[in-house]
Amino acid sequence: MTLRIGVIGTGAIGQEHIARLNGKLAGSSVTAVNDINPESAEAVAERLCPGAKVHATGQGLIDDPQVDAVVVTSWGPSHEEFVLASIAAGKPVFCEKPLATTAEACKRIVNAEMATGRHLVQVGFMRRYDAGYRLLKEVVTSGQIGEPLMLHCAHRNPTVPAHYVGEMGITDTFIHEIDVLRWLVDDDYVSAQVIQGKRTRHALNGLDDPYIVVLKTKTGIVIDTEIFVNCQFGYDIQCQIVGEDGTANLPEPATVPLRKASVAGRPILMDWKLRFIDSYDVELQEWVHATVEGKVTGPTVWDGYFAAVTSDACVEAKRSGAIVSIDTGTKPDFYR
Ligand code: NAI
Ligand code: ISE
Repeated sequence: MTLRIGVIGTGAIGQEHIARLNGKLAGSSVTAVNDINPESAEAVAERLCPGAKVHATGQGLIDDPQVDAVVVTSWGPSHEEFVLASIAAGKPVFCEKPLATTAEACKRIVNAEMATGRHLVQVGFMRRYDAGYRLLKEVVTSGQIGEPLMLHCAHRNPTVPAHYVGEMGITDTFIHEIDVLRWLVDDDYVSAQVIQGKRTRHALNGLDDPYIVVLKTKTGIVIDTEIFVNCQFGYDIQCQIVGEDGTANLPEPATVPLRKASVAGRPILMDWKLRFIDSYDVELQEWVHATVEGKVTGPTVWDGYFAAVTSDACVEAKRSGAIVSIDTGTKPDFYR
């Protein structure tokens, strides 16, 4: 069976996902698209999924009988509306991160999904599918470095666009670490603290950049992450786990060592699309197969909610300078 997919939001990652779902991956085709910018939707359909219906509204796409499942790749603040509408229509939905921009909005999605009694939603936390993070998790679970005690991480983007403002360093960028690090050490967070760095002259629109977020887990692991989204030199994702018996590092992406212009070294990727290209493929291929079988095997609505509660606490910690508690309540049996 070919899963017929409708994609809402034909921007950067929307185009990436359309290309993989309409040709690169097995068992799926894109039959409908929508964007608040109709010219963008028309142009993307013509180029990447000719014949797909261009809908005037997201709701129209969700209601289309030629759409079996929905992919939401519009801006974060619109996610809640489209995910709730897909649940109401009884259609499986893959929603890019963040599931929604606040914990309350995510809670509404948790309640709506639980009310149907069916698992319908997967959240696009693709780092869980990255080969490097998977190897790192194997090292942790095998006990090779003993109990994890501390993690030192960094999330660096070369630059960010002008519409990247406010607390997006947490809600749009750090949210990847929020999800993948708790999955990596199989632990939950209890508190957050943010320490501002000296501001780079490259930061636009009054953006605070860089800063360090410190999370503490239930078992006492301390995790520091540098968020630096105008670092200029590359898209650089770092993660080191310090264990009782050794340390383990996230492998660097495979690039060819060069000797050039009096430097011996390895190029650093500049683009998130390339850094995680394989993980997006694995993530969406698994989602297509699981959806056809009526299952959700990837990050759930609960994971999206957990990330939003943590992200809200980080934003509060950043604004107040205080250490802020993180309390998500008990995980419902539905998500166990
Ligand atoms: P973008 O700005 O390139 O594209 C977003 C598109 O959504 C635009 O074409 C915009 O016109 C459209 N849009 C916005 N509101 C809409 C609405 N109400 N209805 C229909 N279309 C609407 O943004 P980008 O970078 O593609 O990000 C989109 C989402 O994907 C964000 O939530 C972002 O956090 C996430 N993302 C995830 C990545 C990952 O690594 N997993 C990487 C990049 C983005
Ligand atoms: C973007 O939305 C992403 O998800 C990228 O993976 C991240 O590195 C970037 O900072 C975000 O803005």
